[in-house]
Amino acid sequence: MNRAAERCLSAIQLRYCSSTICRGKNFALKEKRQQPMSQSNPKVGIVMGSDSDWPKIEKVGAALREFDVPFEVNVMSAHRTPSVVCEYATNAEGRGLQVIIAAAGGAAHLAGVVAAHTTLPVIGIPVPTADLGGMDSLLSTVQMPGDVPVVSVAVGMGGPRNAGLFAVQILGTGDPELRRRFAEFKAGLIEKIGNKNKAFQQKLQAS
Ligand code: RP5
Repeated sequence: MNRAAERCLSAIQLRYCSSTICRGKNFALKEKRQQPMSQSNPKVGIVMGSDSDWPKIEKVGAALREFDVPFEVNVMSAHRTPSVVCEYATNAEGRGLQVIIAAAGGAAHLAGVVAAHTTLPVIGIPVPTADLGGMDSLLSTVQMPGDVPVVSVAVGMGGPRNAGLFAVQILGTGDPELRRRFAEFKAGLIEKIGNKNKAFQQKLQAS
């Protein structure tokens, strides 16, 4: 296939991909709040290697919504649809995206390939896997060669939520109001953990 044909195919795939996501075929599944997953004028682009990743990473969306950061979610694969990934990453900045979050499992090259094609900051989410517990995803996301940075959050646990929060922090460097809200959120942690401690002490005394 020549380059023009490949580019054309990529565009079709990307449109198909986006419209599938926008109609919420996959994400109607577990979405608790009835809001569209892909919003207009997104600042953060979430990409993932498969729709099977979403249930494991959906907290990333919740974190962004907490701060009213518009985002979009698309399925594309570094291995199965490399030209789509290339096109998405290449055009991301021009479309107004400011941060890309890439989630993949196994031989998880998505974040790295995205980073290869954009100057936007890329946050990788290594998706837990059945075979190797996500160690495969972690190493292939985090072990980038020099010159092509990808930051990686943890496998499972708070990883996806932290990816969303980190994107908020990046956006906050140029947005004082977002920074103020993030500081408020951090201050709220004192009360949150204080309440946990209080409840725990009461339980201890009762036992
Ligand atoms: C990766 O392969 C995806 O990110 C996913 O974690 C994994 C399995 O994908 P499916 O076979 O479920 O589509 O590329």
